[in-house]
Amino acid sequence: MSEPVLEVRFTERDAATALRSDVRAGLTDAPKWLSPKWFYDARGSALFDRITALPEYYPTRAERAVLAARAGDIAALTAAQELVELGSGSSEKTRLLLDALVGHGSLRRFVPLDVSEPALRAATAAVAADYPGLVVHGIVADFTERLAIPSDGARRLVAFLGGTIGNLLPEERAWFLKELRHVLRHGEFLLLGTDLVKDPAALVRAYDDAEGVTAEFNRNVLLVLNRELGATFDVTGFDHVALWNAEQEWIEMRLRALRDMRVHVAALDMVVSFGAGEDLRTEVSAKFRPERVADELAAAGFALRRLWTDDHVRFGLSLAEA
Ligand code: AVJ
Repeated sequence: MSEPVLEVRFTERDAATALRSDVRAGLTDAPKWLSPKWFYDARGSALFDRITALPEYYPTRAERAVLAARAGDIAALTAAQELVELGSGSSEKTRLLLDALVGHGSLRRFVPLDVSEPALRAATAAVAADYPGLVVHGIVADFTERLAIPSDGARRLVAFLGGTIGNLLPEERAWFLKELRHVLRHGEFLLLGTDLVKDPAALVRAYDDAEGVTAEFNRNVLLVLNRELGATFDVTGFDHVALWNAEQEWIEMRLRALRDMRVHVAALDMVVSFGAGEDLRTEVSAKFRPERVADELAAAGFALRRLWTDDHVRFGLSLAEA
């Protein structure tokens, strides 16, 4: 097996700078918000992995079902030589794609990209060990900043799975898809996972599970701020809220202050006041109708080749050609 390469384009210092400016912007805005990017420290990533196994959280299982059913088609349609995965996390579902592309005989290189260096280090090591013929090149990067996808002329397939694109606001999404389209050459592909619009009660349950794991995941972002920015959030002073925004067709996670609070954020030399009942929005998770996926891909200059769903039409997987 060849040693996996790990390229760091987003250092701890970059992360620290980005966290500061993000938190300053979000906590001085009205209403207040934080970027979901900051959920994923080691504890947050572990909590997210637990979420994906919860009975209420269907997206991971639904996407895995579509991938399992269509991986062979994806390999045949793309004949990709390089698989780039954005926001790769554990790269667990990606193995279905790796297996199909290796089986097809075209794949040479796997390039997972993630903001979390520990997660990426573990994922690249595991994939390199299990796929001896494959060159594994991990990149620590923030794909919302600038898209740095290497190319040595290989035919690429970029996978953006899990419905993570739903974390971007509509304008950010349009910008991101255009960027990605410009990075790719004609004949290269994007494989995009999108959670689909469905019964709001089922959606809310998926983001407010009975065991309270999602609530812990949500509150964890305050612990990240306490540790990284010397903030004084009392995490027990906030309720976890998941609600369906029918107009925007997205799930919002919020943290609702249970009482009046003043929070000191030492690294920003800032005091933030919360009124009882005030919400801090921590995540937007957009849900899509198939027509919207098609429209947004077309607007970015992609040609939609396939849009598959699982048998229960809960999750969509689109294959689009640049
Ligand atoms: C990783 C962004 C796809 O939006 O469903 C899970 C994150 N938040 N439960 C999602 C998440 C609450 C997840 N994504």
